[in-house]
Amino acid sequence: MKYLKLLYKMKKTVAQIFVLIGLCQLSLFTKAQGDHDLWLKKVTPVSVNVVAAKKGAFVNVAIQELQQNWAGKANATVTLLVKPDVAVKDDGFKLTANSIQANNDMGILYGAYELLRRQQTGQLVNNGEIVNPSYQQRILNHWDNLDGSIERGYAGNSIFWKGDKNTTITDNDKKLWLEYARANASIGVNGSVLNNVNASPQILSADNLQRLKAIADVLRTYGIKSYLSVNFSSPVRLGGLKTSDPLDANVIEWWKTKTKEIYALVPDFGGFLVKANSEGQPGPQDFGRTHADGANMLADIVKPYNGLVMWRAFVYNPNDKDRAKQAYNEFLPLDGKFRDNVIVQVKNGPIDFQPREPFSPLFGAMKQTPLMAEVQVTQEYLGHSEQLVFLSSLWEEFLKADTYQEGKGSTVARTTDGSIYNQKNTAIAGVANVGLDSNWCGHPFAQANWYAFGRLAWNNNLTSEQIANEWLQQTFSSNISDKNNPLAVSEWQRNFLVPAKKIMLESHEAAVNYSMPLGLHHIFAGNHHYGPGPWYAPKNLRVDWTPPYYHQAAANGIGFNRTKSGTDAADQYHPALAATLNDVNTCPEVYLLWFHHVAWDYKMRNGKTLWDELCYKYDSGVKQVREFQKDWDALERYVDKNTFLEVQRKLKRQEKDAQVYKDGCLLYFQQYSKMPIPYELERPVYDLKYLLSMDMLDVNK
Ligand code: BDP
Repeated sequence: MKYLKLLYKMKKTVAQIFVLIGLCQLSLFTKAQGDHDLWLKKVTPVSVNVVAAKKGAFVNVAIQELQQNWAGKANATVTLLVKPDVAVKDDGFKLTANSIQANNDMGILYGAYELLRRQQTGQLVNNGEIVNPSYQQRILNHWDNLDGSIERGYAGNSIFWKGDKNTTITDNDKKLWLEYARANASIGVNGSVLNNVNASPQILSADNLQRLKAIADVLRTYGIKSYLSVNFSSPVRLGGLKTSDPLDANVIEWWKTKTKEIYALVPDFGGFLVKANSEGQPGPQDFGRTHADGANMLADIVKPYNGLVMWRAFVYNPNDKDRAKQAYNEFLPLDGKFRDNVIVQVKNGPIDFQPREPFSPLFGAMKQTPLMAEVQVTQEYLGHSEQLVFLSSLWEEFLKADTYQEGKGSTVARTTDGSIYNQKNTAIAGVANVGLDSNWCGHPFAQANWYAFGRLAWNNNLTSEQIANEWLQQTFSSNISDKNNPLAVSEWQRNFLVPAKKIMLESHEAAVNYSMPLGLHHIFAGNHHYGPGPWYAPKNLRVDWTPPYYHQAAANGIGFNRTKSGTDAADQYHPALAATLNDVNTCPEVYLLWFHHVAWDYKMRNGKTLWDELCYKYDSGVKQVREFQKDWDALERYVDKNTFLEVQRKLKRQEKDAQVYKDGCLLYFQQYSKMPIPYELERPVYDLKYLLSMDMLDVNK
């Protein structure tokens, strides 16, 4: 009887989920709620016959997707086959124009999305083409708090947590989670960490675990695993124990019981993400233990359930001379000391998601510990959801950077995806930019960053141009006047696709130019990190939280000396690279002020003085944004009115922001350089005094 009831309940849930899928697809396709439908726009489906020998849950979703979105040959028969193929890895697949073969059900669903994407973007399928994922786990990290707010979120409140209302789960919540899961699956994302790395111990309370279960039940429909960030002192703060020492028997027992409780609710729970001994968060060092002791304790506990522990390497303390060196110093000695179900999660750069950073020297250097990269999709340091910045370029530059650790070509991508080091687990994480805003991401073009993260996580070899092409076509091609007319299509490509792509592909460099060119970094206004604050240095604040620590501007020049005569951070890289970075004559100029303190009249390779070059860079950033404005206006007839106006308005603000950056930084640094802004460049618009007194977040609203 009990089983019958359970079966009935399960069937009911499955039925509810299918009704929800129907609803979600219907709502995506019938109601243009802003641009809530993301890159999954409605197509008028061409009829197709889908044949599958074995129908698992994901195969059923694949059939539905193919039937509702087919844009290939009319009345084609597509076969779906779950059958292992030696060349197919994990949830990869083998494609022809009308067949998908995969090792498992999920591979079939990914294959369906790929086939549809090829159709929608006019990319051909090679017969028997194998498409494998670069990383096994492709995870979004949500910095969502239980009260519904999102740390560094610029698109409204959390879609997962609602404060007092966490115990109520509405149909609307479920519908949104399902839409979110579908969007993720369509680009290959297969995991979500549901709460902030600055984790509240309360995330593990019985009530919140019920909500976790409800979310996980929905996300599972599209193959998304749920994970949680945990607070290392949960045994004390939630469990009432006297200590959270990872070697204490009671502490271990507490985590075991808690983990058992989680897996009873969510049998496919992915595991834990931990920020420990970083920015005031508790950790094993509070008890004289190491990061490895802490990570291994949790890893042993989740191991029987196939769980993962993602342990962050984002650590630095206020007393060290160079924040950029600390993660390496703390983690390298622990190489090889972690259990095989621990992955150390390392931010792309050694400091903190700056507009441009060299890659973290940990990549490739930790040879016996799997590392996973963490990139930031939400635009904390790149103009929030106000500025159009296509981050794919930044991530591509990072993934393709050469660590030289195992010879030339040891790119960051290859040191993390298992192709160089023999690692059991491979993964990549992106800090999500998703919130309750009707368009999910705050800026219409911020959706492209979510899209790009998923696509690069699936294939770390893709170029930003390919990704921009795909995204633009899927997001905007409904505006082609007649899709069956090749002339109309090529007119659209020439007049919309090409110029829109140009804006996207130049946008990252433009942002670097108007905010932090030539290796400058972390010279933001305090706290909110929107706009410039090279002057920001309250007396009571940790110096490594103030911009002067990073730019070191003085009468004798500017830049952080990280060479042998300075903090020697350059020597954390492989000797072949360190030699290049240490020498001011060979250091790439994009990283000049990251590694060197140089005189204002230092001669750049183009013959200009450093000061003049700095002025030119800031000025070119402003000019680039003005070009984007003109280019965007010319696209009006190809974009729906609301999106057009919104992007136009935001570009206007971005232009002012760029001007504020240029004026703020140049006028501030000029106090030290004492050199004129080259006369051929436009004069500052704002006064330094005015900018110093403004809150940058408000200045241009
Ligand atoms: C910094 C953010 C802060 C995060 C921290 C982290 O300013 O809000 O908590 O990173 O990644 O970039 O832990």
